[in-house]
Amino acid sequence: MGFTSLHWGVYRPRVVNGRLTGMDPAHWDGDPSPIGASIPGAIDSTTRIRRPAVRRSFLERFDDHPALRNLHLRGNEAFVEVSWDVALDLVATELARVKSEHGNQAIFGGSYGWGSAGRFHHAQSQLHRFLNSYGGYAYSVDSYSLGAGRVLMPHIVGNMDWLLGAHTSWQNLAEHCELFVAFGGLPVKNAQCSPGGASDHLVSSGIRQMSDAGVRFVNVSPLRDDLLGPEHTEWLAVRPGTDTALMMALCWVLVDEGLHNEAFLREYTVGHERFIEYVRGAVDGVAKTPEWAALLTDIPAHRITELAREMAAKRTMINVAYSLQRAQFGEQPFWMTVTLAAMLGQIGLPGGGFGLGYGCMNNTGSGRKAFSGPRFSQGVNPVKAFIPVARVTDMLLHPGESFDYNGQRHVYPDIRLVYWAGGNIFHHHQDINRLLTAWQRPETIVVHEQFWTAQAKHADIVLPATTALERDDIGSAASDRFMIAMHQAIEPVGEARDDYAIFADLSRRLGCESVFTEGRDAGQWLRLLYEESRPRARSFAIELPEFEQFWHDGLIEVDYPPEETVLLKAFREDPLANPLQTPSGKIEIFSETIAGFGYADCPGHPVWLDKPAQSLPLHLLSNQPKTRLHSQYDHGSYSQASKIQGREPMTINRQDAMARGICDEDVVRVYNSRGAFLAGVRVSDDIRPGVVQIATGAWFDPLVKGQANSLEKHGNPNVVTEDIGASSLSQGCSAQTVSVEVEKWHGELPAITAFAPPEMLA
Ligand SMILES: Nc1nc2c(c(=O)[nH]1)N[C@H]1C(S)=C(S)[C@@H](COP(=O)(O)OP(=O)(O)OC[C@H]3O[C@@H](n4cnc5c(=O)[nH]c(N)nc54)[C@H](O)[C@@H]3O)O[C@H]1N2
Ligand SMILES: Nc1nc2c(c(=O)[nH]1)N[C@H]1C(S)=C(S)[C@@H](COP(=O)(O)OP(=O)(O)OC[C@H]3O[C@@H](n4cnc5c(=O)[nH]c(N)nc54)[C@H](O)[C@@H]3O)O[C@H]1N2
Ligand SMILES: [Mo]
Repeated sequence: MGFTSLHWGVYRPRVVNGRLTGMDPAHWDGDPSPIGASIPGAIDSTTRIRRPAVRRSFLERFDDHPALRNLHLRGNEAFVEVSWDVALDLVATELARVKSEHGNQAIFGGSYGWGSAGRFHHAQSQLHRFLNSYGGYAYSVDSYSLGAGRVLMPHIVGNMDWLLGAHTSWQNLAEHCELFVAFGGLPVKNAQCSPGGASDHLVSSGIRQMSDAGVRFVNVSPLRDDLLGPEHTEWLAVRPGTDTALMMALCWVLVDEGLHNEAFLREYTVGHERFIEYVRGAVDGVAKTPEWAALLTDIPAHRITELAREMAAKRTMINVAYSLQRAQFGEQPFWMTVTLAAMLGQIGLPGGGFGLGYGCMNNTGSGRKAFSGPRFSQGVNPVKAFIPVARVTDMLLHPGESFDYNGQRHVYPDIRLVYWAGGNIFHHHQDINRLLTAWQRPETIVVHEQFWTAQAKHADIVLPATTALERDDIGSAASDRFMIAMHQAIEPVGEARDDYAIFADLSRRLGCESVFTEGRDAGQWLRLLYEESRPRARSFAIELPEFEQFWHDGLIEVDYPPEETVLLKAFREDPLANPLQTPSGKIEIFSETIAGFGYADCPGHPVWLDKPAQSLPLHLLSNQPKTRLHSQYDHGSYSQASKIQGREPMTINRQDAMARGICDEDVVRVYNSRGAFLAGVRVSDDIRPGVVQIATGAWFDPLVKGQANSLEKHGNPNVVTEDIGASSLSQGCSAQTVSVEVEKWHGELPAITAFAPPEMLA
């Protein structure tokens, strides 16, 4: 039996009599993720989708006008199991109808989501290629992860993917860094994962090496646990959403005490004069002093002053977690991180400068080559209509209306058919109650899923997909150590089929088979994609063996030992020969381009923007779960073991709990004007007062199915988050900016039904 690769690591599946009984972590992995243990038991549980299924009214009224198919019953109606032929005929008929009546731009195929790790059976890529072969689709850009960051960074430093692949390595940090200031911490819980695979977990050991070398860490975060392990760690329990003010005050001290690096600013950046004027208060009459920031951040002014001096005196790495930009005005903390590092003048030096998300993903800082292995071409999309990914509800509610994005105005397409494979919108999107209303608009919703998630339950046609363990694939990710031959471990559960096989059958029905499949089956594709990656590997000085050899050996070590890398080293050494891909070729502390857009919510240099007044007393942080990847395997044993009375745990500060008569292990109702959910309580001193924290990923479980504003009984925070863009620049996800109130739940505890399949008619 060979290996399999998941977004959170490589495992050897253990199979007895055709059943998966265990997942043994790869022997070389010094810090494997326990999430793998969730798969046996969950993979063939009752939550698995076993046959194609169609929503009852959709099937019964298929020949009526689409508006008569009881669209409002999505999420609250029985399904009818049908054969694959019937299901595929329905999907093909609907695609053809919508295409001929409304054109391809009426098909939304954005299909955001992580899916599974293999390079070929990547559901979203399969869907995109299939829809492109059929004339295209309205698409989405950017990500929920880095919505604001992806749009901002090219204006001020460079492309986000390039930056992530070029981070200063852990090894270099251990040797040269003296002070590591981490906004949002360095949460090793997150470093379990990396998109496409995390074959060798290295963040814990990276932190340990630095700690052993005597590096001092500062954890700027509302949660102490965001940085655990190192001996010398200071916790600055910042008020969420105020890091920008803190960084500005650090700059104020640097300028006030003449500690900023004027020579660096002159040679490598543009616009620092205007920014310094702003920080001094020349623009708005407000000097961004430590006293000013202390009121906003709740960090004592003297501590801010001392920290600025220490940062200037030591080799300092400033790290910012993605979470800080997943907020209103989320561009600002990223822009300020770069600006503060530029003021210190250590960018491009060993152990210093800035990091964007050390600890957010395993592979950042690995020092390994950015070679990402085989690639499956998605073809060309002739449709021009798109949305920034987190504007999906707006798109469904407001077809034909315009929106701002990165300096331009665009128009929302009029969507009739939504096709999703490999994502869970009832996990990832904000203000689910608003989404539920929007979700009644499309005439047809098709979903490929493995499990009866809310995404599947709210669809019209549900097609059961295989898991990675039920098919052959190739596992490979940028900056990762191994390429993995993912050997099929078990037979598909029920009648599940590969996304590729499903699309191949649809393309045959729709007359685009030769474009989609090019006459190949999955095995032939794997061989081809592998062979095509060999010349690309060579350009990274990686020699890949013949496919047969690779498949037989089960893995290739593509890059070991990693190199010591320093972010922006070449730029520092020779900024004329190695200019940045910004308009000035330098780091843009002031961006003429962004200033030219005229956005009040994202002007030409970093600014402190006060977020709208908090209407409720507690700031809710919904961060990434330790016990799963997003919503994946919430029904698995590892995630289930973490629940309190069946609900997702929520951490609350002792004072806040006492003031509300709440005890450990209680169930509480968490609410605001948008919605309410139940959660299990963990009382703690390791979260700052005024903040509550719940991980994302508890499967959406409304008390009254299909009804907007019903109580959510399982702990899905997205029923209370706000669905507005980070700014007019990026329109990124802003889930972290939300306030709530919490009260003890006295009522009877409703049973969890999230993992039960919907009512099924034969
Ligand atoms: N409040 C709040 N919301 C957030 C965030 C937050 O911090 N706070 N974080 C955001 C972020 S950063 C992200 S990336 C998103 C993540 O959001 P998603 O990526 O949508 O979440 P997943 O749970 O990974 O959903 C993947 C789905 O694909 C299915 N799947 C897996 N493999 C396959 C396959 O091979 N074929 C098919 N057809 N299906 C498959 C899984 O069963 C699962 O349901 O959430 C975002 N939402
Ligand atoms: N186990 C696991 N790992 C994952 C994922 C997963 O689902 N499970 N998801 C992956 C994905 S898709 C992504 S995008 C990354 C996300 O990486 P991040 O977005 O960085 O992850 P989060 O856990 O949301 O946030 C990290 C910490 O930031 C802190 N924080 C939140 N708001 C603020 C603030 O305003 N100021 C400060 N100083 N701190 C704040 C929170 O306490 C939180 O624990 O994680 C990846 N890693
Ligand atoms: Mo993400």
